[in-house]
Amino acid sequence: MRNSHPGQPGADDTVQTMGMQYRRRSWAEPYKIKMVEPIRMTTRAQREKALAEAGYNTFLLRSDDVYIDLLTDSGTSAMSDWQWAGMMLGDEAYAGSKNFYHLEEVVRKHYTHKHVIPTHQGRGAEHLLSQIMIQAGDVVPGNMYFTTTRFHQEHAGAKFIDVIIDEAHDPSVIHPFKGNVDLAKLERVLEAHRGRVPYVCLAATVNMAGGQPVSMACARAVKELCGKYRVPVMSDATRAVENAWFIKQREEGYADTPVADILREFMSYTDGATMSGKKDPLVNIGGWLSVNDDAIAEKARNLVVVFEGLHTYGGMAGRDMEAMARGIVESVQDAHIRARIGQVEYLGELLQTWGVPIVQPVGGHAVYLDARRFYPGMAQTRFPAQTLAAELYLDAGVRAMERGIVSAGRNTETGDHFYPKLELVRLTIPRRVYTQAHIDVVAESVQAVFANPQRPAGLEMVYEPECLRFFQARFERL
Ligand code: PM9
Repeated sequence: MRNSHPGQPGADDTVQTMGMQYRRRSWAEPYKIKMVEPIRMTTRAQREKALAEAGYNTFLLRSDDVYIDLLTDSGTSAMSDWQWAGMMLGDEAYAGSKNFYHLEEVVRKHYTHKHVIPTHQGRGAEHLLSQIMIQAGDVVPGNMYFTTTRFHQEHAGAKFIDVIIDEAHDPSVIHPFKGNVDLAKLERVLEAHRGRVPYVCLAATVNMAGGQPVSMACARAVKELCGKYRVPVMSDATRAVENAWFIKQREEGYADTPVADILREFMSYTDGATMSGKKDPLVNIGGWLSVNDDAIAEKARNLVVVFEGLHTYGGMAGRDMEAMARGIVESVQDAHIRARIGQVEYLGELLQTWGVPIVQPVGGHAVYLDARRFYPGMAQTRFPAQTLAAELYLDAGVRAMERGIVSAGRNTETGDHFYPKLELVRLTIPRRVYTQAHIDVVAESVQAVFANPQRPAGLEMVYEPECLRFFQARFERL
């Protein structure tokens, strides 16, 4: 099976397979491979041992013991030769590095905000924003929580309130913009907590919902509604380029608009952004906080020197800032983003064809397996998604990430687990790293685990860290 996009221009090619005839139109990655990194296939016995040592938590595996690593798309991209060339032009001056000014110029151009404060990664920016804008007792509405984002909001004294559309909480509901904000829910929060909403958090795409996009119409409407209440809109722009691609594909009036222009329009409906450069911008480390407001920028520049580094490097080396500036330029090219999302789509289509339960529609950076439907009847307190991630690793050495009850953590008020409706395992595709053959191997392994009649009993959590427990929690098999 090959990637096939029937509507795309190109040479006509009729293919005969198993008595069926169809027209094939494939796309290919807009790059070729110049350097390779060997990976190691392990035996089942080796994986059993490695997983037990890792406490059945894929975050605690050594990457040497992993064959195909789909833990995350964060910091795992392959950089281009142009980015590597930029690394050699790193200006490592403590203050005023020329690479910072290049980064600032590129961020302003593509993400529109006036002030750019560099940080070591996304959570550094979330920390600064939360500390500056949140007062104890505030509430922050957003289109579904993200682990580190909510942590920093709560750490600063706020409560997060989910205002995403209901469809986002059901893996089988098809909706083109499942990341959209429910405007009625948002207005209720703005009304009920007048004066206690420091900002609205608009994530694009929405990671915990399955990498689902937000429409341009929704972003525009959120901005308008927040304007009425004089509440700023802060975007989590971590995967906003991927979001822009979905707008191009699915929203009327954007089919012929370049992704870079769509991104700019989307960001123009926001007053600032926190950014993990480790995703869309194609680098292994880095991030930023960008804002339009002069007073917030001044506070951020004061605070960044305490937690990250000087306001012209924010924890990054000059060469890292140069790689990120160049990565942003590459990331907004239509050919890049088509191939990036096309690979994710390819995996999703294979699994769907084989009847494997996944979140629909397929999101931007990952395919999400619906663990509840892999293990119907398994109580959520037995950690179905954590269990499934462990089983996947055992089958063929594919590393995935739990995105269910373990990631959701505990309610700080009641001390009980949050019980998210979505109990998912994420197969996250790093950018420009794996080939279609790797994706085929992954799909076959997932299908084998799904078809396996021997169902595991689940896991018991035997060590629970206080903060962001999913990273370091340990489990034992039941
Ligand atoms: N996301 C991911 O694998 C990194 C590890 S899980 C915490 O999806 C969003 C939407 C993210 C994100 C990280 C961050 C934090 C903010 N927002 O990892 O600190 O997906 O650069 O970014 C991960 P940093």
